[in-house]
Amino acid sequence: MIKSEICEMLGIQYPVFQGGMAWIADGKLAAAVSNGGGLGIIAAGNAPGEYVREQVRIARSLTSKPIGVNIMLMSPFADDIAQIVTEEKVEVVTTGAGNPSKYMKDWKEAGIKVIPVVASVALAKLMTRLGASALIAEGGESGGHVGELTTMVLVPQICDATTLPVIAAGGIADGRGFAAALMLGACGVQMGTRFLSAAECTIHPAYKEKILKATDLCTMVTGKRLGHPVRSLRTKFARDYAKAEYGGMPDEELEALGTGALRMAVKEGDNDKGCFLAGQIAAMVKKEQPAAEIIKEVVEEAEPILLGAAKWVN
Ligand code: TUI
Repeated sequence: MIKSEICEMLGIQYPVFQGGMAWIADGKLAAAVSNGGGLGIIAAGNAPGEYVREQVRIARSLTSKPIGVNIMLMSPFADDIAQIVTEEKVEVVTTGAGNPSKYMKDWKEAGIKVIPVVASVALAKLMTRLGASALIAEGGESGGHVGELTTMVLVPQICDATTLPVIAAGGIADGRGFAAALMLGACGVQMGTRFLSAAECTIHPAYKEKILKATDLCTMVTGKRLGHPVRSLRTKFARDYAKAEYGGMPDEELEALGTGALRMAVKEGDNDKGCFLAGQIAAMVKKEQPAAEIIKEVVEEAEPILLGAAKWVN
């Protein structure tokens, strides 16, 4: 049994979070993860507040366990959603793609546990000062919006910079990654890509198929020029986008090219127009299975690795 301080703090069985993947992590997936003993997190992404409220209520109808909402801070609806999570008494808020300082006081007063994603030591220190409950250190192996540093390099530096519990994310999809994250000083993990294969994850079947068939070099990062680098599968769309990005397409046209591409992948599975967000670990996601089984498998795989670590010390 792997337990850590984050389990006690949040009232969850296993220190495993499901990443708040935009357009993907809905109330159904989050409830399945929470019912499986982890922390299910609904992604707000770029969706309006009422979508988030609806998904929270769907999750509540499916589980009595704690749930989280991830607020993508670049969303035009971030202010609205920041309010809705307090009204809906969501237990945990995670944030991504920015600095949530302006919301921290309200969330804390509402009794919400705030767990920001940090991709730098500076933000980790600021969030610690402003009263975050824990931090998610997400390395650039992850899918979606990525920071500069890798998980291997980021996690120990964040652990050194804070007294808060640290959850490691980015490139973790099995017990080996989980065990390694604990060795780096984290007390839990967040996985996104692994949960794309969950039976309760309602992405288009073509998206799931692409994940299950992925190989080691099958992701790439686009969007650096506009300041929002995003990791996705190396599809025709991603290659076309990269060509446009480095071929001098004006910013507004490039922005328009990316608009709606994530939705096209998730809802239509459209290879030519869709942006299939995925982490570098996609190649290690092998089969569809219930979310609860994923969590159990990852934890059970990590246990003997952690127990066996003593063999290295003579
Ligand atoms: O946020 C994510 N992953 C995402 S968000 C997303 S939706 C999107 N749509 C269009 C453009 C970009 C994204 C898809 N995937 N992960 C968490 C994450 N946060 N990764 C990196 C960061 C991060 C980066 C900078 C967090 C804080 C930060 O701080 C900036 C500052 O102001 O200090």
